[in-house]
Amino acid sequence: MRLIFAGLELEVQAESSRSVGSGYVLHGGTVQLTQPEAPARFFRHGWQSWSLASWLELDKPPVPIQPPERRPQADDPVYALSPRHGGSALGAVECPDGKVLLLGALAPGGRVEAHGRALRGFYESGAGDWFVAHGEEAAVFAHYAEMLAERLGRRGQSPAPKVWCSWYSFYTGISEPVIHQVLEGLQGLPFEVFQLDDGWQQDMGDWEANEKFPSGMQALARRIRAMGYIPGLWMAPFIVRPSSRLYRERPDWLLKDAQGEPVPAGINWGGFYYALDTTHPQVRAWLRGVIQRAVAWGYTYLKLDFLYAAALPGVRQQNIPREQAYREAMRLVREAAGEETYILACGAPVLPSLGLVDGLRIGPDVAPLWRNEDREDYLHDLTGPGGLNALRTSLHRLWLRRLVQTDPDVAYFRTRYNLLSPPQRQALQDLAKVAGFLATSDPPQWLESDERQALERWLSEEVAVSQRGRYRFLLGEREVDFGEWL
Ligand code: 9PG
Repeated sequence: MRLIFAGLELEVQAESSRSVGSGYVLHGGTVQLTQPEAPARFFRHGWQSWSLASWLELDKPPVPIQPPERRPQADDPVYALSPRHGGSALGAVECPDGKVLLLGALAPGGRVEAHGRALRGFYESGAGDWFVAHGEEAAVFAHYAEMLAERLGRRGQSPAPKVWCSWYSFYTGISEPVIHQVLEGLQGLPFEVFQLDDGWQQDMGDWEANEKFPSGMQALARRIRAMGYIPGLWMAPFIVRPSSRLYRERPDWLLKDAQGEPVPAGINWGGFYYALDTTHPQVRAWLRGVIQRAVAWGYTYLKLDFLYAAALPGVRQQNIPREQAYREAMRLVREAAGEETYILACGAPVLPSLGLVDGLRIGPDVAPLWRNEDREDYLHDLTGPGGLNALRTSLHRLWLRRLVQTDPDVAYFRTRYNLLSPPQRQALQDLAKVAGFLATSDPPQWLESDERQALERWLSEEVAVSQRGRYRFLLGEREVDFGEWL
């Protein structure tokens, strides 16, 4: 069949098509749109929070990330060696008339690839609906977001909370005295959430306080609340380290491959970590308990991390498509956490998280340095921690603002322990304003007085944001062009 848009005629393969406003909904397990001319650029949408999202040149083929062991934590490992450009859920190309053609899945499990003059979409199992639109870039992405909201729901429409997060200063070196000192120093700064990150727990899988938190997690939550903040807690509930008690005691709970071996979910904390089979009834009961316990301690802001592990390929107790397994796990987490608890999803498959989480990390980690040269140049990996990697992917995920609160990761105000130049720090501060999510990890004790003042102004000043171009924004009176960094 053919679809006619103003200025573009497409050859279409699909089971059916119907028109919706200025676009179409197609149905099929595989659908394909063929244009008269081969496009030059492809919009690649990485699988999970940290995965690369960017416009790419189609004449430069993709290069696999090194080493192979790192692939599951960078993007969907099933397609790590694909010879052609592709992305999770959606893809788009620039047309000769300057407009954009977008093909996007309307259910979890979809992928879109560039094949010469064609965009091909397929569901990993079964069939489903697809959205097609051609027009101004901002308009087609907005239309797609509306279609997703109808199918998957949306959350987080009120302003995002202002968050202090312990990661990008202390990393795992947090302890009761360190946290108490930061809490004291923060007084007077308008933060809403005080979030403990990685470093409080016994192990990945053993979600109890470690020896650095002898008073326990409940006492700490009380103290945080008494200081005027919503207590926030980091957890990675779908992964397990071999050193954990859970791994030793419940080997049968792990996600396995076809040979019965545990599926590695990546390398971090000095070794491999593994995924839980979240369709296992006992795992589900355990997960419910872990989430309920954190909320009962008093943490009503949960940063849930490494979530992609529940959507990795593997053999599950319940034989359902992997992104559906993930969505069911997140539905259970939402139920256990309650409607009032804020859930920030991190390392999370994007499409199957929508409607269930309040906030979503939309890029890889920032770091107090701009370019992660080793990871980028030698390992072909654009997901390593660094300002530029975070900026690049987050900028290409801003269309998700209509569906979820978009977290581009923290901004820096400190000069201590920081290699970012003033313009680089400014770029991350501006990105946060554009994304609508303000967070930092700067300990007040590390800030010079002018830096603390800048942080306070940034937190309290309301700035009107409007988009002027793909990478150009107006922030109040100031024009910001992020394109200069890319
Ligand atoms: C805590 C951190 C912070 C951070 C998260 C996440 O690919 N990796 O090995 C990888 C490791 C850590 C990481 C991202 C990727 O950071 O994004 O904000 O919470 O975990 O460990």
